[in-house]
Amino acid sequence: MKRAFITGATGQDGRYLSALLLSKGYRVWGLVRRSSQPREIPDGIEVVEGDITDALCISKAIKTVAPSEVYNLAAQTHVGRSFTEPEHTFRANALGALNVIEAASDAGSRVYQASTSEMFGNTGGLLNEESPMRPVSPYGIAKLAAHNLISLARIKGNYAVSGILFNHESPLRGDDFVTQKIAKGAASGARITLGNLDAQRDWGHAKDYVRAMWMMLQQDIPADYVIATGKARSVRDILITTIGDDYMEFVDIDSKFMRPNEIHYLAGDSSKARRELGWEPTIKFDAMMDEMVAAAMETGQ
Ligand code: F7E
Repeated sequence: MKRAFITGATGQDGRYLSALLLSKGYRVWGLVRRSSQPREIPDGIEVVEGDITDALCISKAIKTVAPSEVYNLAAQTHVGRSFTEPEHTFRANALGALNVIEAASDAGSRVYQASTSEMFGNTGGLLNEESPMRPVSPYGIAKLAAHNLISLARIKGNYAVSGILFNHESPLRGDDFVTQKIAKGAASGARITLGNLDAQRDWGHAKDYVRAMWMMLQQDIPADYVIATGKARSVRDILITTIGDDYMEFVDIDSKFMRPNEIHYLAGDSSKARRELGWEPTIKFDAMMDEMVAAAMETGQ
């Protein structure tokens, strides 16, 4: 039986990935931060309490579990917040990743790092694994450090890969990300307060994207892959899709949701993943937004 260790197991991707690995017969351990609040632990996984920013804790946890695969999904994932919490972001996204990569390498585990399209910055065009990376947020800069640590681990002979994932959403998305804010607003009819409506992102479904994570750890030769749909849409496009042409009747703009430095356009070229992994997205953007709005209606949020 294969053994997987997932950091960030209670997040959107951790929950979809846990379900996928369990369905494939894996035994799954999830690293979960200690909390006095009740947390939603994915069904069927075994919990290890701890934090990736504590090197001793993470090394002991990985040594004890002895997983064949480690997925490092834990991070401070909010780009906007990285401007107000840069140190916390660096600690979790760069130093935390270093701890996980070192511990996985010591244990002889294959390791997956959650890299991101935010590393590209405003390079423009259809981005692939070779595109220049010039991040413009503390989040992207810290993630680029982790991305480079993965390349280094690979040079040292370890099976280490980065999935360069573009935006991926689902009903499990956190409430402070733009698709979920819009889905919940559309479901409830409440006014939605947003920032920059003209930013364009390449939005896919998290369920499709965690499948790519698993595929990346099953190859003979480790490599980094861009995971994206190839199509960019603006925040305004999402409002039109979910609410309609009269969306401005339901939307307020507040500068507090604007970022000091913004990426205007991101779209990814995932042809390497399609060719080498046989990966392709299956859930279309409109179906994803319909699912998110329907889920928000069901939970009454
Ligand atoms: O913003 C704009 C905002 O916060 C998307 C994370 O998973 O994907 C995600 O990062 C766009 C930006 O996602 C609001 O300015 C407008 O242009 O939903 P988001 P993100 O920043 O792209 C990448 C790939 C990751 O790696 C990250 O971890 O929407 N926007 N108005 C807004 N964004 C938010 N959050 N809230 C607004 O009110």
